[in-house]
Amino acid sequence: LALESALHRALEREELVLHYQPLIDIARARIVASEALLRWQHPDLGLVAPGDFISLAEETGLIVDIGEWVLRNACLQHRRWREAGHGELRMLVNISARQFRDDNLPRLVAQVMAETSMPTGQLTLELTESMLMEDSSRSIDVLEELRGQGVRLALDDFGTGYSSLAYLKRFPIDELKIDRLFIRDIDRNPDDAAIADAIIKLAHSLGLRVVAEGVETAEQLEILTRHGCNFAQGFYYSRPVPAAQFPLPD
Ligand code: G
Ligand code: G
Ligand code: MN
Ligand code: NA
Repeated sequence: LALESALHRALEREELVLHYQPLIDIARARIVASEALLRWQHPDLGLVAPGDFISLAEETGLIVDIGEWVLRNACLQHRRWREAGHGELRMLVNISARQFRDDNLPRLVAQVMAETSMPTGQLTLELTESMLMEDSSRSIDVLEELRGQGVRLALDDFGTGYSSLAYLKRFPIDELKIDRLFIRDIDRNPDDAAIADAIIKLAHSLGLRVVAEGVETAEQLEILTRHGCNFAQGFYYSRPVPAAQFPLPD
């Protein structure tokens, strides 16, 4: 309960911060995007990871306001980078289940994009399989509405949920992010390598681009390169860092 009221005040006290982690285009060996990742700079607890407060924010409904803050601030940061000459970078923002259920989401996204002059195709929203499965016909409508607004869509944590391949085709998405669970042992475990390879082939056959998450070593990257994975994200390149430390491309 103490944490809940503290989280309530976190927004107004400006204790929330975004860190950014680069995504690398593997073929071009170039940073092409950043994922905004939320942190809570608590006065006593220090930097609190989202794993420790996102679910609380979901349960209490605070996630709706927090999610709006995240979206707006990520888009504002993107505008700063555009103004500094990095207009080609894309921005990826995580959307929670509760936000996705909120019928106001497409309107909010349109409003924030207008406020920040976000160019078409530069903002990607990350969603998970389970949130799309909840009410799949509504999900398709929402996804199409968002896409119509010039937003790109990524399926996050792919492989950890239902992973029903049938609906990959039904949902209008652009990108698939392979969960880091499948990347971790890719250079040691032939089953994981086979799974990653199959996901990449399937995604490509459906016209989706693929991001490998949690890439930590050159060996993992080498295998992903051979399998034709499009993008890599992970500690091998950079941890999530404050905007001022983001490794902007030349
Ligand atoms: O950054 P870290 O590895 O601690 O993130 C842990 C989890 O929190 C990840 O699943 C990530 O998707 C989620 N997360 C990080 N930032 C946000 C955010 O801004 N909104 C939502 N809904 N989830 C986030
Ligand atoms: O669920 P989502 O994919 O949004 O989670 C992103 C989280 O994964 C971030 O909080 C980030 O801290 C974490 N992460 C990013 N790269 C790596 C990595 O290479 N290794 C590990 N273990 N975690 C990572
Ligand atoms: Mn994510
Ligand atoms: Na993920």
